[in-house]
Amino acid sequence: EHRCKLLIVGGGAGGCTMASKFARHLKKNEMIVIEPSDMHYYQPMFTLIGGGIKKLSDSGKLMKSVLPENATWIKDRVVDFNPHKNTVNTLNGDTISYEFLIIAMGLQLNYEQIPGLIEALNIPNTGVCSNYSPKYVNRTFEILQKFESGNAIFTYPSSPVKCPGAPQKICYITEDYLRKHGKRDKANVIYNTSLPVLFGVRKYADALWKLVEKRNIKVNLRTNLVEIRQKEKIAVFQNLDIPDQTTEMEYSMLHVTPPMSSPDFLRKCSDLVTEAGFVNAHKDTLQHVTFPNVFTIGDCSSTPNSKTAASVAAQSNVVFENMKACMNNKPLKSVYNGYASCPLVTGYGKCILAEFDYDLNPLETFPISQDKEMWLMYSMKKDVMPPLYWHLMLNGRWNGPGNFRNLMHLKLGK
Ligand code: FAD
Ligand code: UQ1
Repeated sequence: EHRCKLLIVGGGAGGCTMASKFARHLKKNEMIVIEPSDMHYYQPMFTLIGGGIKKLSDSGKLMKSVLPENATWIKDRVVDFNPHKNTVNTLNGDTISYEFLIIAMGLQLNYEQIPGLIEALNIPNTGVCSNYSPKYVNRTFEILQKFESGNAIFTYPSSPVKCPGAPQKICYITEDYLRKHGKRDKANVIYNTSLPVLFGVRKYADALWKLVEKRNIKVNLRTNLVEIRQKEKIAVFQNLDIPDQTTEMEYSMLHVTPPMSSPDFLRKCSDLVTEAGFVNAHKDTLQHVTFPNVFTIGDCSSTPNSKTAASVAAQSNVVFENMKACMNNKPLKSVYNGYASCPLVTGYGKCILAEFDYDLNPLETFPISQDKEMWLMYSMKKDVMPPLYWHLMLNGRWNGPGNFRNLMHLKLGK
């Protein structure tokens, strides 16, 4: 039995950032964070680990070192929400009651939904890899280094995903690697995506279509991975427009982005979630639509933004300001514009920095058109973002580049 003023469920990018913000306003016994994992990973680095640019050990820190001192960490998992009673239950059987709740549980990876996938990821030398989990991310670069010839296939599932650009970033990195190592002639590089588009924002999609054409990368739209036969090195894809139609493709390398969903323990609480299982929040204020003392941040929310850490940064101050207002019975004034950002790494030393809002209109920080491959953006992704994440964001001191953008566009104070 525990009680607190503020309960945060999840200690990932969103939960840890919010805990740090409130740690300056609440006493230690007033805030509880429930998080089952010992490690906190900076997931945006996984793409670079897959390309051999960073090491797995660079991307993780102990959870206890990133959560603020001034919060009580309960190392456990929430298995039940009772928003009518303002309580949650944990796997270990604790009941925790709260006055205010932030749900920051992220997305669940559903590797088991593709028959043959887990087996292929657990056996050495199958050619199957996946940047999306710290468990598997090291395989990507091993496979890339061993690649000799054949098909290199990259997938995008038929589900919401975090960082919708990441499934193709590793495709571009691989293509560039094979080119640099004299193996490009012997490879077919293929990107099979369930989506009907290469990227959701027109401006960047246009740039990416030119890029794939120039670099001879084959893109198959509405093409969804449904099975892996690891022994034969065959992947089976479904045509989402003609669901009975499947195609078998042989691979030497297969990078899988797994299907994802909202976490099972969240989606079963129907009072809290939408039909799709995400926390049912107002898209402007990030407050729950029926429980005013509940807010959400990050990948588990129903708001129709792209799910990125950059979005979490932009959301964090909105949740902070609005939740403080709610605690003081004041009107909620802070509004989230749907900002998301996806540094589309297009090779070693190159990156297109996509930034956009709820309406999928570009919302660019720099006063130059960002639909070009630039070294500067690569360097931001590789050298600037990690320390910004660890030292500013997780300490509650990074609200996204909004102010910087206004300054760059000389609109400060507007
Ligand atoms: P997470 O950071 O995933 O945290 C969720 C936390 O909730 C976890 O710690 C989990 O253990 C915990 N949790 C789950 N269930 C429970 C439970 N029942 N009880 C208690 N706790 C629970 N974003 C970018 O901005 N730029 C990028 O370039 C980028 N690239 C990416 C590349 C890859 C390969 C991946 C995987 C992600 C990338 N992202 C990127 C996305 C970014 O990592 C996420 O959007 C961000 O981490 C979301 O934060 P979150 O707090 O919502 O979820
Ligand atoms: C960002 O704020 C962020 O969150 C920390 C990221 O996640 C890793 C990003 O990738 C990017 C690009 C941003 C946006 C920051 C700037 C300075 C444009």
